[in-house]
Formats: sequence, structure tokens, C-alpha cells
Amino acid sequence: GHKGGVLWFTGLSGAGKSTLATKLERALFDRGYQTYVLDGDNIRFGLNANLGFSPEERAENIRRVGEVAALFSRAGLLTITAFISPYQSDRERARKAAGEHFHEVYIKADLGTCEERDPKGLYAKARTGEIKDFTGISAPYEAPDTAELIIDTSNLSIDQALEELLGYVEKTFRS
Ligand code: GGZ
Repeated sequence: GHKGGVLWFTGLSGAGKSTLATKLERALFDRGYQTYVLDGDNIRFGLNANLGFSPEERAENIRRVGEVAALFSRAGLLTITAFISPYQSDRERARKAAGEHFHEVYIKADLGTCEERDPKGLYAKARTGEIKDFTGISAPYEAPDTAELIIDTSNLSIDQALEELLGYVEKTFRS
């Protein structure tokens, strides 16, 4: 079996958080894990539909995600969260909410790489000012200094990144 817990992904838009979360969930499912992914798609359109991207609203977004992740974790699920979560203080609060079994994973890619990828054209819009307060351009990203794991997606393929994540999960959550 496996322990419940939280794998807390943090990183810039375009760093690969959602892609890796979804692929990791699939790989873990195949290995018998019970997992759940929380990301913008299932949270920002529902529970947090009333929140935007000001520092206060991001803090509230992350506070709620942290509480939900803590509940799922206690229910025995390996919960993977994929939010930019740009503020160190918000991530620390999520860590406290989850108690033990909280693992911060820095999905790291330099801004240039993310801006080059720009899968949704959001960086371009941020540069022209069409989107305000965009992380990395016109809003801050506080890189973690307490991350249990760093996945450098500028220098790893998706499959290599997945391999590292799987290895970490197997050694950390297998019981
Ligand atoms: C950052 C924004 C913004 C602004 C919309 N800043 O790459 P995406 O599109 O699919 O993922 C980003 C997502 C970020 O939402 P989070 O809930 O993860 O942010 S936070 O943790 O900071 O609360 C991006 C899109 O929403 N997006 N406007 N201004 N990203």
C-alpha cells in the first residue's frame, strides 16, 4: 500500500506542473496508487471561481487548496497539487495545514524557457499588458528554498522528469 500525502508542485506558468501532474497520476494509477490532482482546471472554475490573481486572491486560492489537499491526504490519497503558488508564506501555510507527508516539488524552468513555450499565448499578452499581474512578468515568483525535490524541466525531457518523480514517490510514500 501507500501513505496519504501531498505532493505540492510550485513553479512558473509553462514550467510543466499540470502536464507532469497528469502524467504522474496516470503512472501512479498503473502502480496501484490512489491519487487525486488538484489544479486550476478543477479548482479555479469551481471552488475558487470567485478569485483572481491579486496577491490577496492568490493567497486565498492557495489557502483553500491547502485545506482541501490536507483533507484528501488524511483520507489516504496521494494528492498532487499544480498551482503556481508564487508566495513562500502561502506555501508554508499549506505545509502546516497538511501536517507531515507534505512534499514541496519545485517544477523549475527559467522564465525564458517558459516564455518560449507559451502554450496559451499568455506571456505575449502579459508583455503587451493585456494581462496584468502575470507571474514572472509583472508579478513576483518566490522560488522555494525548502523544496524536498527540484525537477528542472529546462534540462530534462518529460519522460526523464516523470522518472525522477516516480522514483521519489515510490521511496517516500510506499508503505
Ligand atoms: C499567472 C495566470 C494569470 C496571472 C491567468 N498570473 O499556464 P496556465 O495559465 O494554464 O496556468 C496559469 C494559471 C495560474 O493559476 P494558479 O491558480 O496556479 O495561480 S496561483 O497559484 O498564483 O494562484 C495561467 C493562468 O492561470 N493565469 N492569469 N495573472 N497565471
